[in-house]
Amino acid sequence: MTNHWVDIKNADVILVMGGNAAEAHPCGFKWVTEAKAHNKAKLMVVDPRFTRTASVADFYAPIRTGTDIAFLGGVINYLLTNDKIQHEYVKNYTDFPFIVREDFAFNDGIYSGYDANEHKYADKSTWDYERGDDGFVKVDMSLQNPRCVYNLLKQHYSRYTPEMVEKTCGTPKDKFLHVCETLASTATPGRAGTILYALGWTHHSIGAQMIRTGAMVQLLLGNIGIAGGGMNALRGHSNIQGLTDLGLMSNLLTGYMTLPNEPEQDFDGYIQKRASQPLRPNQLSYWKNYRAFFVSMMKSWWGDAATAQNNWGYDYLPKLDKPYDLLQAIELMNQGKMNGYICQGFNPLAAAPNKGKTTVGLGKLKWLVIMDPLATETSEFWKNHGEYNDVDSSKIQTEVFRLPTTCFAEERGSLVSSSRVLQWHWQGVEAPFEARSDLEIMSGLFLRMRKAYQEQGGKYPDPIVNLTWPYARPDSPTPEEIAMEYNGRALADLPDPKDASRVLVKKGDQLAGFAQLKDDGTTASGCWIFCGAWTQAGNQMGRRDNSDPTGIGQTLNWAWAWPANRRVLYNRASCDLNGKPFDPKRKLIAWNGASWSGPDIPDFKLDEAPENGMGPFIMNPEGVARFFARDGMNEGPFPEHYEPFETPLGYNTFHPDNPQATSNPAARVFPDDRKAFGKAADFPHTATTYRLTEHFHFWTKHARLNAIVQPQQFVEIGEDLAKQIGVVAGDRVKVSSNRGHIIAVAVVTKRIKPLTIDGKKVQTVGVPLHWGFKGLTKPGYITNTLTPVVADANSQTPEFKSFLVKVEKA
Ligand SMILES: Nc1nc2c(c(=O)[nH]1)N[C@H]1C(S)=C(S)[C@@H](COP(=O)(O)OP(=O)(O)OC[C@H]3O[C@@H](n4cnc5c(=O)[nH]c(N)nc54)[C@H](O)[C@@H]3O)O[C@H]1N2
Ligand SMILES: Nc1nc2c(c(=O)[nH]1)N[C@H]1C(S)=C(S)[C@@H](COP(=O)(O)OP(=O)(O)OC[C@H]3O[C@@H](n4cnc5c(=O)[nH]c(N)nc54)[C@H](O)[C@@H]3O)O[C@H]1N2
Ligand SMILES: [Mo]
Repeated sequence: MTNHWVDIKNADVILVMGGNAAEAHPCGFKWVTEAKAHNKAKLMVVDPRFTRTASVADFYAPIRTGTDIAFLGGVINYLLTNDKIQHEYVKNYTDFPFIVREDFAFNDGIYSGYDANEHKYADKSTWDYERGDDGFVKVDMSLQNPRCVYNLLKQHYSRYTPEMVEKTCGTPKDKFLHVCETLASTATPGRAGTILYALGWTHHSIGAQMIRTGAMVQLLLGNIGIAGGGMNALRGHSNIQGLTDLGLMSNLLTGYMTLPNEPEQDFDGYIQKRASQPLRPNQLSYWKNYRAFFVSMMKSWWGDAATAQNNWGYDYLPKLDKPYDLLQAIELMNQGKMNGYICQGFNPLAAAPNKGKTTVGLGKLKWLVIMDPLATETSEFWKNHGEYNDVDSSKIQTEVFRLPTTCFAEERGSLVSSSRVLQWHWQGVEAPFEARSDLEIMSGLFLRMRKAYQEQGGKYPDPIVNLTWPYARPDSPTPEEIAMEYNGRALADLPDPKDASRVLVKKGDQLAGFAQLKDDGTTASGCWIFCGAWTQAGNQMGRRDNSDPTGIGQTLNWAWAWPANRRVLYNRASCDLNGKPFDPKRKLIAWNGASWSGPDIPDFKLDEAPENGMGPFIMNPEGVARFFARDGMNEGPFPEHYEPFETPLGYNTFHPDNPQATSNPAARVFPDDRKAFGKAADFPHTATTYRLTEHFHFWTKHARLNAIVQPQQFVEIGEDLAKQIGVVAGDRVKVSSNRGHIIAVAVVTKRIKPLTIDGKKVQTVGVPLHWGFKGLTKPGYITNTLTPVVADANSQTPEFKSFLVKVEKA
């Protein structure tokens, strides 16, 4: 979230699109209720289904799955053509005036630099701005230049008319326009609008661009950086924010630093590429401190073995030849190129797309380790459970080890919420039987591995044997020790930058914040954005003072938020050029003539005078927010609508004559998975998968109370489809895709209606995801028997939310 849960109460307009917060985030949703009650906020829901969130909304509009870019592109077009944008904001705080290179092009759905054989943009060099003789980007503050971002944006989305939205999304034009008008009401500084989203946007082959399009709408309205605004990703597991913060993805290091790629063998080149220098005069470009963050992380990992001479251990880091995401791992298993796999708190047989492929892959492993408090489906992937897991055990040789772990209530530590708040929690109960904490198990594995490398050597034992392990009990580090390590400490006396004769931080002391990090090996910090969470004053995450002096929801003494305990990111953008809040009622920070201060921690250099012209988006080298994604996105600088890989139409309404542009041209598809896609002729219905309040994925079916309230698998179909296939409520239906089938009870509902797409009737089928063959509920089929293996081109998040099925009476 750019903002935070409590801040939702400050909104005048709330758009829930690509999520179902009342169902999946019922506790956080109370802030939507607050906004409605005390702020007369209007809640709008755009979803293929009339959801529990829709049932308490002021307005609901249906949409076909996978078409949100068409819808939001239409909103952009509406805002630009009706002049409903916050002019001062977009002109000064975004790349509107930036001039784009002459050779950047977009032809019938494909950007310049595409390599059709490789299915990717091999050359992105044209996706860039023009530079002046001074090395800085050229701008035209009058916005007249036809190649400035503003004019290119206008041109790009001029195709996204209300008629095209209706034709592509199935959303009736009047409903679409109502959403536009309501959003547009927040283009004035006195009104704020927020967008809440989750998997309805991420689970698509073009998901990251859906989110970007939402962010672009918010920028046009001046809704980023202000109280009651923002792009708010409502995240999943209670600590999934912490997972990405700590870099637990194949291409990440901690604090959103990235692993080197294979060609990046040279350390200085690696740093230079990431430590971006400002693209405009007087800008900050905060990532220019990358080297300090990186060296401090390496010192935290390898201690004395990380030296200036060995580039702080740069050779210890793997260099990526490709992303090693979940789909890649399962593909490698299928190819017989992976020997072992550790599932820590993860149930891939149930959670990954195309269960059939996952089963084959797991069956080719030599060993599989399950670290989980429960017996999961994955831990019994090899066992025949009749129709629900119809495998021949005699053919599977994989050795499965189950290591029972504790569960969250049986341990203490910190969780990071969607609000970026690190909150300490304390142990509730003792762990049962032989369960051990994840920390203890991981330490046990590491110590044994290190011993083996120490005794037997190996090709390159250095990264393992040189790792620091400074814990009082090496076989069982405490959560406190780990948290202090993430924060970081001084490895030498650190001089005061303002007065070198004074010591600012004593050797061995905890650091106060990431501004103290050094690139010369005198500081260690495991995760730069967590620096400040456990200072010399103690554990900031354990703080529990919820006082809110101005009533705006900025409880700075409750736990601790990254970065720097700031609660609303980019909050400098809530003020005009002179540093005065656009909306005094919603003040977050202000310039008082000498420094920035306010109810929030300023996202800015504290003593930077507004007249110097530094932009509010200090994490971008531009200093402003981007409509034109000059780097970073794999399918182009402006989001474009592409169909899901399994499309009910078979063509893209925006590019009907260019098959290359039907679905995301930059998505990675493994050859066998491409063969496994189905066609609308055989599988005429569009399906989507989702969660229910009563269950948490695949594990609460092991809990008796949850099993009682949602005991049995079902699928949801609309009355029209039910009539068409001769099914009444309570009948059993067979839902098939090109990869397999499930059988479940039919819930026939008014909440899903057929949509008319380019003159064709399209039916949506809803499939909750919670069932499986372990636990106390009635056994059920694994929903992911149905889903295809294809993912977003940037994040590799699978397309769980849009695929083709056929529904018939079982
Ligand atoms: N009770 C409960 N709460 C949970 C979880 C749980 O299992 N149980 N899981 C947690 C986790 S890990 C996560 S990630 C979050 C997920 O939170 P959400 O994303 O809110 O959950 P979902 O139910 O997967 O999907 C949300 C909605 O997206 C809609 N949708 C599908 N396709 C599209 C589309 O193309 N466009 C639009 N606009 N909408 C679409 C679906 O109809 C559904 O209503 O929930 C978390 N909270
Ligand atoms: N079709 C379809 N597929 C989906 C989705 C969808 O919407 N549609 N959603 C996707 C999403 S967003 C998610 S997040 C995944 C969820 O997929 P998973 O994360 O695999 O699902 P969970 O059941 O939450 O599995 C978590 C496991 O962690 C265990 N656990 C709990 N506490 C601890 C602990 O302290 N330590 C350890 N080691 N284990 C613990 C639980 O017992 C449980 O078995 O599913 C994905 N798959
Ligand atoms: Mo999730």
